[in-house]
Amino acid sequence: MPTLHGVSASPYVRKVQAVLNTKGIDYTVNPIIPFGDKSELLSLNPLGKIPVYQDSNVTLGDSSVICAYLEKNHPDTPLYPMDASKYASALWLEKYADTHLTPTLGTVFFQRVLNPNMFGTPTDEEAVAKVVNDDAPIMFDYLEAQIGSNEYFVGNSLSIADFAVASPFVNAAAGGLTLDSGRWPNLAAFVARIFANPAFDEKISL
Ligand SMILES: N[C@@H](CCC(=O)N[C@@H](CS)C(=O)NCC(=O)O)C(=O)O
Repeated sequence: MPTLHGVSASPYVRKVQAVLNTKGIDYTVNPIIPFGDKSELLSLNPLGKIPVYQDSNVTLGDSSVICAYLEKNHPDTPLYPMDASKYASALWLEKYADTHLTPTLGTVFFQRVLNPNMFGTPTDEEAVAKVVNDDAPIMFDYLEAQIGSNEYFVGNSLSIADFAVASPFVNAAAGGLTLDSGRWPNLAAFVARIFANPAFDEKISL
């Protein structure tokens, strides 16, 4: 059975879990955390990051690589559009979420959840305020415009873009940052919809 190394407190691990669950792939979890002694993780991924996915054929780091591999190996219940421009849009939104939204919302999670509860360091409320007041609203405006009144981000069907965008909102919520549904009604409704998807494991256990 495949093994997913990592904990679902990571938005990237959660994204992979959502894909595994959507496709009905059985797997076991090795709940490795990417802090402290990294020797086990570095033996699996030279970048020392979670998630890592392992089956009898591959050991893969990077959630996007893992999800693309899962799609190729399990094409039923597709999560990547067939149409070239929609496919590119899904990849773009996944990248935007992974490289921009997730690290930004992750600051709130690190400062408000991990720092006090795991690292024993105080929250930098100035860093949190910058995300809440300046950085995140720009991204929420963009995503609100992208989703419009559609149910999903691309082609009106569930895709990798949806899991990538929704995933960091779990961490943001754990850090006390939730979407103002008056200001971003479509994005807020979208996030609630993905949170309710049975394949999406929104739990955070530290
Ligand atoms: N691009 C990578 C990012 C993975 C990543 O940054 N994971 C974080 C946890 S959320 C990590 O392992 N950080 C440890 C580190 O950077 O040393 C992916 O999509 O998997």
